[in-house]
Amino acid sequence: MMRLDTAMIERFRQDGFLAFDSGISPHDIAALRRTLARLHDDKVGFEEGALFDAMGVDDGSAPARFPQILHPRSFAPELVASDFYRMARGIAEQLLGSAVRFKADISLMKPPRIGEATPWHQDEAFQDPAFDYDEVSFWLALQPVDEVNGCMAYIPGSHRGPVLPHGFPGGDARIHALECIGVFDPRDAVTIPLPAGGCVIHNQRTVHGAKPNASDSDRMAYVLIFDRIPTPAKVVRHFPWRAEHRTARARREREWRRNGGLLVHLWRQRKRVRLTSLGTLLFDMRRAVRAVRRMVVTG
Ligand SMILES: O=C(O)CCC(=O)C(=O)O
Repeated sequence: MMRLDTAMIERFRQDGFLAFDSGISPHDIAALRRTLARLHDDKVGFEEGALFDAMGVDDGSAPARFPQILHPRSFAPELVASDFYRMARGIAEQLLGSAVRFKADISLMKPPRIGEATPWHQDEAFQDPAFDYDEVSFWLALQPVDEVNGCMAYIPGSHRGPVLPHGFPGGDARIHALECIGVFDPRDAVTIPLPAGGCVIHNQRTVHGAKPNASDSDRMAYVLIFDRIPTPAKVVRHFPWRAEHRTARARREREWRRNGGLLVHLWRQRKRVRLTSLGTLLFDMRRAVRAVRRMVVTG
């Protein structure tokens, strides 16, 4: 199974991203693609806010321009019984240590011709600024990707700076995606074409984006995210865009949880509860309480 050597680890620490061949067989890549394509075709998880259009207002009135499924493993558990999961977990342990935990999986689909560009952003901009994070995302290409169908692009070293100010594409707070409006130079970007089965990893703070899908086929990718338990932020930070965000996805999720989905959600999350230390247990319990409170308060 693929491991990183010392030079690769050093490059990842320097640049905030790293591409490599996952070594996963074409047969397994095709199986992952088929499973995820079926979930998208069947529109699973729409009502609970798992399926959404990251680049539209997501009210079903227009074809989705960047459909995504959060936690597709909830609908197809075989996704995490895969060589991809095992490989990613091993590499995440190399990078983050043995306390690493599996945080999330996401299915990314850019439809042919209408698949939108992914705005430049830092993943951490979506997260609660009260914590410090250490995470690594594994982006697996499920067909070849290049500049025509929207391969990933990164600003090297951007993960060593702060979280930059973010806004909404077109200034529309109903859109799920965030767009970095801070100072960085897109001319520094490194684009990452990959064959099917190629993988690129990035840190939660690396500025990244992708071009639209101008090809005639779906551009699909499967993402696994691993992290260490977030710790209270060392400096006070404000991400004002988070309070302004008003997505249909979040509304559907709240309504679903209020109507009984919360129990399903907590049941699915049970495997994430770790008894490794009092600290991790308290963190997990606080998360569960926050999920209940969000549902009650923001209704
Ligand atoms: O696939 C894309 O176009 C964007 C993916 C992304 O932003 C991510 O994996 O963090």
